[in-house]
Amino acid sequence: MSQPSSKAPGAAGTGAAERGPSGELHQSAGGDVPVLTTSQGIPVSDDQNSLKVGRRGPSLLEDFHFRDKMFHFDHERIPERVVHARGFGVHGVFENYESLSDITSADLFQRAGEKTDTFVRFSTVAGNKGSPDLARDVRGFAVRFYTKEGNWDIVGNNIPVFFIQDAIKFPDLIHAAKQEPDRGFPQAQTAHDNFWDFMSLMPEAMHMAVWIMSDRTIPRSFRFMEGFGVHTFRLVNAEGKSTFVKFHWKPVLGLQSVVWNEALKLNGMDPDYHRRDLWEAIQNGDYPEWELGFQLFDEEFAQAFPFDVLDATKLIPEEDVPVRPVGKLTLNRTVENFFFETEQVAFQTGNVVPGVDFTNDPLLQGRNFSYLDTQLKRLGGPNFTHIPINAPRCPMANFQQDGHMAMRNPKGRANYEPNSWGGAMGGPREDPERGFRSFPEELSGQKLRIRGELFADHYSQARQFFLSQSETEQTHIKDAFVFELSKVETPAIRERIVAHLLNIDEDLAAKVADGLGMKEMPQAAEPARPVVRDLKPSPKLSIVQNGPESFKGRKLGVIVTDGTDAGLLAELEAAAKAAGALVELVGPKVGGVTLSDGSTREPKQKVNGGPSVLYDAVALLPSKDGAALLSREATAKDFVSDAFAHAKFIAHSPDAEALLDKAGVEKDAGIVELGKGGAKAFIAQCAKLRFWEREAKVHAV
Ligand code: HDE
Repeated sequence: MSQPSSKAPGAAGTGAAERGPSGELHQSAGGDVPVLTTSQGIPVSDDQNSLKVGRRGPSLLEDFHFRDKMFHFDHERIPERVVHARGFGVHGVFENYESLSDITSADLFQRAGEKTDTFVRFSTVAGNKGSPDLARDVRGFAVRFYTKEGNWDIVGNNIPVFFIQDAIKFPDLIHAAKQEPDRGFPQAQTAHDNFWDFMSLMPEAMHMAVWIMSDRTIPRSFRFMEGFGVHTFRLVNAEGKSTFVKFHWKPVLGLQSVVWNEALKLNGMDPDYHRRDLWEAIQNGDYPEWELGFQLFDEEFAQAFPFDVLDATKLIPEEDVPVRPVGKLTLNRTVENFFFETEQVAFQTGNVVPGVDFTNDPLLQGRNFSYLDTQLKRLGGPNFTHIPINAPRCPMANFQQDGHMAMRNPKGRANYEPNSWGGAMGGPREDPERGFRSFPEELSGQKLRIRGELFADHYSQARQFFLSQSETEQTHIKDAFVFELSKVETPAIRERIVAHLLNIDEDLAAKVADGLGMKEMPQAAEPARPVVRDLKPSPKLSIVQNGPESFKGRKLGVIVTDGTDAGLLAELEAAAKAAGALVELVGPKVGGVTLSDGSTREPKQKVNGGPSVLYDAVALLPSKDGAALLSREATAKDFVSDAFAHAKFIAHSPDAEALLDKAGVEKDAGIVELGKGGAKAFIAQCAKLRFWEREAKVHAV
């Protein structure tokens, strides 16, 4: 016999909790609370106990509610993406600045001020779904536009070039990057033999190698990174004229990355750092924005350019072809359900609209095949476009029918075409005017497995990228190579990478070799084409040189204790607010601290859960007693010494000296004692984001 339920199914209850006969809590439906049902809609009387024979007897097979619930739970997971498994999606809107009808017939670009709904998913590439956000990795930047003429996806990355030139190498690249198959680790990192073995044997990956060792792969936030379509695409206007285009997303808040040691610590302290950041920004109404930009060029430019525009391991410097801003993307809405939207979204490079077209980039061509294929496996059938996040938001009609989980089928008698039923009964018809037409490119050639000749230049742009970086960034690249290759156990792999670096920059190669403790310098790798050594540096490729000079959207972490100077704190909070920055209080206990004026504040973080890596700059405002207390707390010392080591700006009250001393801080111009009226100047200084001059002093090896 089953246990008697606490209430009859569907009965209007009070919504109050009641105890069942075994002491379990039952929450009954009542008022506006809906009645719990099975998937078949049958009201459920008891969701705490399975159906049993007697109190202590076996469970019964006829318990359809248990079976329905457990069956569904057992099938909750779908295969995670092979790449880009860890991602975070949000909704937004794209606003077009002016009519671009001279360049493209794409409907979303025809009218000034036209707004198009979008869905954006940011991701890492190599890690599994549960991996940390701050892995050193490329970030996916996939944007869907729900246009009036169908869904258009720009499935891009935060780096403008890619590892390989031909899609046929993608499975090898990804196998090499992910966990090694015999041991199942390391997770979400490229610092292992297989990855660098593959890279060392793929000279075409060397440009990307320098990018992934740069701070681009450890962004401070999704909000502060660029996006790129990577490939050359085409835009086609109503007259059929084609213009080549590269797509760029520029964050309005400017670029920013963290430092590597900070990333390592963030992964432990807050593995959700990036998704939390975006979630909080949108919840706070600080909607992140990007400008969409076009680099436009014609066939003549493409012919004269020293590299092949169909080669995804090359970029076109902005100094050669400026980026023309065409509209603004604003991310303004988090998802209602992560699985329903973010997990089920099925981006495809093949989703283009009339006015946008492909080129023959062999990587893009391969992707056009792969994405559709992958969605079938992941979402389980051909009807994944029936899921709301994947459905177009414009009228759609065709004769496709049936299949797993069909949510819609053509109505009426006609499910084929041509038919003679006529009118509405005959169903949809093609439209030669409005319909998508491929650009009629002239093509001829032999059927061969080869690439364009210029594809064989593997080092020139890698060198240009490296030489375009600030000194700080060059040091970070060197340090990243040394870190990653120090985890590589096979000396020959390390040597092969250094042999490639010799073709990029001899000084870089020498420093990496030194950092690895290599006894002898290897011979430079034999380049397939001579390296162009004098390409003009492109400062636009640097993060630091394109910093925002603003603290807007950044976060200040403030240590407070009982007795913290209330006036100083208020001044600092006002200055941060005026600069558009957020302040988070960190204290000994989250329950509250009593400030000097007797008021109380509740810190957001307890100091052992609120390390300084969570913040862009920090302020230490403990009272004298508070500083003495925190000097005996290891995590408070870490807070300060990490902020110091990570080149952050540090403000402090005179009473914080004890804590600074204990943390081993040596005073420099990035450390400011806050007197009355000093907060504004400190926040202004924070606009530089980091006090890079300090770095050399804290890194000896
Ligand atoms: Fe992808 N890629 N990719 N990729 N990619 C996938 O599609 C693939 C490449 C990118 O947030 C998969 O739906 C091939 C370049 C992003 O859901 C898969 C090749 C760029 C996302 C796939 C590439 C990207 C993916 C896995 C070599 C930047 C995540 C799940 C030719 C321009 C989209 C899925 C999201 C996802 C294949 C190379 C970006 C397997 C074969 C280059 C942002 O279909």
